[in-house]
Amino acid sequence: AEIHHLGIEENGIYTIQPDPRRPAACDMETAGGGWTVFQRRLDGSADFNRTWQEYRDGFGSPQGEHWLGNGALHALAGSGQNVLRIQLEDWHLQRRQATYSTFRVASEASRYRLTARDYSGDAGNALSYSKRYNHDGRPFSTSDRDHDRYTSGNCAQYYGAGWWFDSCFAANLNGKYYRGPCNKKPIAPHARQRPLFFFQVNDINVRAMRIFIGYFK
Ligand SMILES: [Ca+2]
Repeated sequence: AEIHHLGIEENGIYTIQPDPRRPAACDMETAGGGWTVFQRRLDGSADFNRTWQEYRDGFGSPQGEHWLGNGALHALAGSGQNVLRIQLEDWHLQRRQATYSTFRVASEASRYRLTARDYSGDAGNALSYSKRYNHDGRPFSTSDRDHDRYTSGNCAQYYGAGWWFDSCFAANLNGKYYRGPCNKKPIAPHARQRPLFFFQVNDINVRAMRIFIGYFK
């Protein structure tokens, strides 16, 4: 967002605060621009089954599939007025998005607890889906750190992903990547019934996605 304010209007890989060693992709076209991309999936090439430390420090490259890092997420969105935007595309090339105009990620001491509220969009509010599947307010979990509300096991380990698991999820955007539209329905028919960004469940198959942080200007 700072770069946007300086008048740079092109998408690209920029060095952002807080960590100049970890460049991030910036999107200057989507919904007014000024977005920092913190997660991207497009071909299943990156392994998202990672440890606490890997999720903290980030993995992948900003040009391809990646997670920017929970440390960077906290630095970018630990306080203040941040916006979370999730863009999804299915194998039928239909696109949906979810925007949360209240978005914060707490510190590592607070296990990178997620705040994602004030939803708008057409993908459905899967981050606050039901009492049992409510990602808002949950700490982050990985295969080696179980902070979920599933008492009989570790959601992150079962589903091979780091995420703000509840017991376990309505959205699992770092979950296993399933290739191809075979036997998979397009996302549209489900839109009115329930949220769409189940990344891992049988009936919804996401082909590509990007998750952004933005700021109120
Ligand atoms: Ca557990």
